[in-house]
Amino acid sequence: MKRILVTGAGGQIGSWLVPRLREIYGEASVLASDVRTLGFDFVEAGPFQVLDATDAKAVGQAVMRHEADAIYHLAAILSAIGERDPRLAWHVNMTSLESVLEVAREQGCAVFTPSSIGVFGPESPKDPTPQDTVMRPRTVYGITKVAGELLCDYYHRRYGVDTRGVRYPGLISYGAPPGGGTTDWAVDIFSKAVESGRYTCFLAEGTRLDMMYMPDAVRAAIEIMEADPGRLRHRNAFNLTAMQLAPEALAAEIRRHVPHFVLDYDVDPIRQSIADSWPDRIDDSAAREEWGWAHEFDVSAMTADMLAHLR
Ligand code: NAD
Ligand code: AKB
Repeated sequence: MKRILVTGAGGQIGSWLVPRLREIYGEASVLASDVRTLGFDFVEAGPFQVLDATDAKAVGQAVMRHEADAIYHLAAILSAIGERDPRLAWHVNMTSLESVLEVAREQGCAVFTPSSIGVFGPESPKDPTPQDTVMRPRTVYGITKVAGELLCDYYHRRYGVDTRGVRYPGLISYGAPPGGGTTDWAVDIFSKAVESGRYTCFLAEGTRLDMMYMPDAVRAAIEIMEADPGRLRHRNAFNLTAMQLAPEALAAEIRRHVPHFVLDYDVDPIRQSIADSWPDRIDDSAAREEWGWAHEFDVSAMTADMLAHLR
């Protein structure tokens, strides 16, 4: 895999993934794209084009011109924004994925599509949540992710497209802000700890969710695409986790660095009900067995690194 198109490249994941892909495969080999124009730094760092991933013709032309053999498809609407505008979430998430898969089928590209812990719902076992289990999500975001996983597997089985994916937990990073999800609190808490020493959380005390630090998430995206296909029993998509965090537990870790840090709560019922429907702890042993996945950052290493960078 040497020439790559990234859709949704300006978001929380893309702003970390694109520079890493360029380090590995070469600056000119990675075409970053997004539906919106991005900042000067991003656009100057390597090939970039404005591209609406729901426009299959435009995606096809971008792949052809760039001679891409792999697509990292990151364009999507996340869970909280999806509940505000379900039709937009369905349109962007499903139409863009269908465009990317069709172009991949026609032009012989491999495809990475991130799924999410949002594929699970209240009927799924919560702790641990197995790789293969009941998936009846209650959010439109989760519904698009389940449908997306099935469509990716269909394109693999029916047309031989090399589709692979992971079910990311909530991702924590500095730099580009999170895009409107239920796990955004675990990013915002760090910037507020540094700015004002205080954070008001929109999820209630005790709401435990799977999380991961972005350097691990980026490495996972690259490692699964480089994995030996002969070892993969699953493809779309692998459970993935690094740590399980409730707001008070992360606040306690932050207090080791910012002793006066204050956490209070103003619960948002919509995001709380989404979080309550998601797992407490997913089982990622399939990823560990089939492609050697191992996270590096635990909560204390991540917290120290986040705060050092934000300061
Ligand atoms: P984000 O919201 O930060 O970024 C998404 C990007 O897609 C934005 O830059 C946006 O401008 C772009 N976009 C929106 N509509 C588009 C369109 N029609 N065409 C092209 N670009 C478009 O999201 P993210 O956090 O970077 O997530 C990327 C993927 O990873 C998504 O599929 C998301 O569901 C998945 N994921 C993210 C997390 C997380 O915690 N960040 C967790 C699980 C799964
Ligand atoms: C969200 O909260 O929507 C995302 C996710 C876990 O999919 N961060």
